[in-house]
Amino acid sequence: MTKTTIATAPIEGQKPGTSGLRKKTRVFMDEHYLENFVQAMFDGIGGVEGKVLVVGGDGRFHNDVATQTILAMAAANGAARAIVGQNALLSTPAASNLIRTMQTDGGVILSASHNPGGIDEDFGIKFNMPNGGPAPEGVTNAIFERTKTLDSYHIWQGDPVDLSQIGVTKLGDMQVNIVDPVAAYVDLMQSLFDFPAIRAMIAGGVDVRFDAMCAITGPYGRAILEDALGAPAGTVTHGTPLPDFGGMHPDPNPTWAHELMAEMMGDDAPGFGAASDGDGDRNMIVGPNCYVSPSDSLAVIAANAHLAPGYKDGLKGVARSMPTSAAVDRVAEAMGLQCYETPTGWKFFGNLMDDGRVSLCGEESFGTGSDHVREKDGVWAVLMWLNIMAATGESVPQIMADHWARFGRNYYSRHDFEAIESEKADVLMSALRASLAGLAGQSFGPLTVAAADDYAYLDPVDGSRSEKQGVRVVFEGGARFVVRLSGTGTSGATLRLYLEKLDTEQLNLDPQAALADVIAAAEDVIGIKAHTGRTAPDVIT
Ligand code: G16
Repeated sequence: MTKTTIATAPIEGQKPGTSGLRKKTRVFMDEHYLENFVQAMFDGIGGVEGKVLVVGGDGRFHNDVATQTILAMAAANGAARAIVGQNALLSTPAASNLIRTMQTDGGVILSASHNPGGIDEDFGIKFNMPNGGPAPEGVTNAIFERTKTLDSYHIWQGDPVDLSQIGVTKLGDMQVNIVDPVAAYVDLMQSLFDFPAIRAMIAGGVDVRFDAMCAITGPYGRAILEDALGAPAGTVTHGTPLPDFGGMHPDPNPTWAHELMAEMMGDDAPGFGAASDGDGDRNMIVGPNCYVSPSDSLAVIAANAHLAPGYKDGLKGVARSMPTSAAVDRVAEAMGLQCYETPTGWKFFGNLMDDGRVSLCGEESFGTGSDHVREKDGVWAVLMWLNIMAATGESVPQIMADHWARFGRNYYSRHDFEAIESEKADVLMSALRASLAGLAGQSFGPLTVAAADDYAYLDPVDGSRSEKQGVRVVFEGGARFVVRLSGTGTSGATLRLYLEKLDTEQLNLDPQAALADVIAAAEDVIGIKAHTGRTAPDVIT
């Protein structure tokens, strides 16, 4: 075993996006590609000498090999200790929990989240801070800058560490703790939710279905739903994590979780359905014949979180990403809670949570979570819903009907146009930005523009500013649309169009019908067809 320094040269394009660096797996397998980024990451956080790091990932193809590389580099860079999930597995929220509770200096999480896995699919890596949350922009920018000047990296060369056995071992001078990836997370969930009440509800006949999409949450779902809460075997479907997710696209939305959707919309639908994504931080909630949009889920949780033991004293405040609907704002107003709006990206919630301003956060992109960790948390959201159902005795459709009757309904939809040529997408965004100044007062069908801008965020805790976080066009009466380019894709550009309209009277319309005039106005303003040739979105959520 020897510590080696390898000469390298900067590799272009290693710029972290919305959530770390995501590229095609084969790109990460290129010579020096992963090593360069890991060295830049270590240098960008001020080195890892003497530090303790958590390492793990969602089990996708290359997760095992990349974990060995990271451990070998951490050892060669002088890290004191690495805490690794058995077989290199950790869901993103479980990693966040370990980073926090084991008082580490941060962690390296391997995942491309909801993107498909495999040698021809996607891979990703990100650094999380000692608070358990994704590195903020200041740190990711420092890492990116370092990738541009790197000329060598350090690595320990020798046999890989056997990660199959829980226990303590060594790599060079670095201690390696191999831990059960599930146990600490189950304890955390038990401390937050009323397991006996949920267990009694399930025993009383509420049938639960949880689709783990052949991704990381299978073992977590089984340990919690089937073992701790007594749900029958088979409650967790697609429960074995596979390197290619069994060919599934592990994105918990109605399009990709179509097997679950078909069952939930069928005649003998279970009482509760849910799905999670590749790395376990996203969730989708469905009742029998009742899909719950992520924005509505956030609002329902805000209104009912106090029913769960871990939140019995109420919430400190709430936050949502800018494109997420204002449904939660209405709850916050009614309950006297402060409500914050941030750019897309969970990393923006960290400061608000650390500063004690908010304890619940959520995004339209199927992410909800609280200050129990510093990531969104799919299984947490499932348990929160089950806790609310157990405490109220209501079904998902009843909960939604009551919620809308009380707060009104923010009809909401997101239209994704995927794999657009990047150049065309950039031209579209530039033209849209250039038109903003003249939009106010213009009418599009029945809608008149009240305001249009390019969203910028001033972090109230550290004073940092983030520009160009999405174009928003608000109509008189409050309906609006938002347009931005995704920061998580790996091929071409994905244009996201977010549509929203509040209705306090008609509560049971089809969202696409309720939003028809906003959809038409958005096309008139943006010209998606003219710019890209696309006439319909690829995915509607
Ligand atoms: C990541 C971020 C989320 C963000 C989502 C979508 O989620 O953590 O905060 O909302 O990407 O981002 P975009 O619209 O730029 O594609 P995940 O689950 O992919 O880590």
